[in-house]
Amino acid sequence: TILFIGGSTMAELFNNIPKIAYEGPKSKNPLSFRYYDADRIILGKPMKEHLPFAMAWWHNLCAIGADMFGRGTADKDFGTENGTMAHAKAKVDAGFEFMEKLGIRYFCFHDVDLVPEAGDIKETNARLDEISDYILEKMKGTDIKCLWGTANMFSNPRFVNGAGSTNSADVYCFAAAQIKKALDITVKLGGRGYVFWGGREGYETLLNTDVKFEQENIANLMKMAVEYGRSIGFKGDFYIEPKPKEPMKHQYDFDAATAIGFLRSYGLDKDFKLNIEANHATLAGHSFQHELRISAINGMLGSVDANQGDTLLGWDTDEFPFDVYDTTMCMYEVLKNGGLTGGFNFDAKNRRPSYSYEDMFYGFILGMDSFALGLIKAAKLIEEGTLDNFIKERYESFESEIGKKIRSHTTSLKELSDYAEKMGAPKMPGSGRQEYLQSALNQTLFGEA
Ligand code: XUL
Ligand code: CO
Repeated sequence: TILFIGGSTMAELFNNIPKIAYEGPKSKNPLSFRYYDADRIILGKPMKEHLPFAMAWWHNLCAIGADMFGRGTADKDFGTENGTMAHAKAKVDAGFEFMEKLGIRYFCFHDVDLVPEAGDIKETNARLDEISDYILEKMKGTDIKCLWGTANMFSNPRFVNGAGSTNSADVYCFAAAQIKKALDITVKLGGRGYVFWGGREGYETLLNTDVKFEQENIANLMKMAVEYGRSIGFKGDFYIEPKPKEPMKHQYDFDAATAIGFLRSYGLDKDFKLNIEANHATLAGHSFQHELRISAINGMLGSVDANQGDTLLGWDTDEFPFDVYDTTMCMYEVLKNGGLTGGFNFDAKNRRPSYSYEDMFYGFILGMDSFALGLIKAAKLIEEGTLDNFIKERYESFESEIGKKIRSHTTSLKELSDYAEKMGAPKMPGSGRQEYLQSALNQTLFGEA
């Protein structure tokens, strides 16, 4: 079969898979969307604008399902030899066919997802120039764009003790070189953002670690990245992606609150926002919604790595999201935030036994439908106003005379104390009504039985 992509003619790779269309909730066709209807208007905007979905180059085009007990199960050679530039280009072809068939309009990448790393960084950079030319050519005639780029500063053994947090000044310079090039490529591809996930920025033991020095060095590397990025015309947001552990025992960007504190102490908060990943939230002992809320109320909710963990396991499983409670509460936070400057990157992979090309599509259909359904339900929650009204009522006492003074910071401890003495014992605060609200949420989610 021959397919036209970006004006060029090439052999179709996923030739048993048609373009995935919206068929509605009653459809029995597994290769269709039940809920994701790109042009359906929700709260005044088409779904596709609420949900700028992205494909993660690393999981979708590189990962083959290898784990520490066994080799890969999926074939991602795409008819070429792994580790060659022909393979790098075959991944671009596969990625664009995949995104076009699903109506995915963004992609995210690490430098070494795009090309095999050479022994010499000048050669790696030349390869990155070549592949980004190829991607740019491919983007023509499509509406596919780059969501964000990043540098992989955790896989190569040189980063054993971190990148910004390394104990080696030479490795620090190498990290700087990788960031510089990854920024160049991100800007060249029109990326909306640039991500720092501090893969090995952390420690295994405090016995050998100067935490203060390491954190200062990380912040300085970020500052230099901002300076360089702005100097080459990058207007987008930088993001920190918090994660508490894995691979390091302790990672400095533990969770949203920690990362926000870090950004503020080093004066990076104007240029940075957060990229919140669902699985990282649960690893930190938080809900996904908690991390989104903390970022949002601090003006730092920028982008989302859309996936799902397994709370019975203690590591990052990067599953495709299917929990509609979670996607609903995520979209609730995102709608309240007025959307994202970034998007929803499926940092998710098929389970090892789901190794076929078809499974790659099922993964994205599941993720996109779960978020579309979450969006529909979150919009309903906002329109019904049950939660908003309850919360307004719950804090009503701060609308009264003394409450108003507290709210507007126009009182003193002395005045409040006088008030309390006159009042005697306060009445019990209003009930939290959690179970009533949970029932209401179920009703919104499931409606008629
Ligand atoms: C790792 C992770 C990364 C970042 C990008 O847990 O989430 O893939 O999203 O470096
Ligand atoms: Co991620």
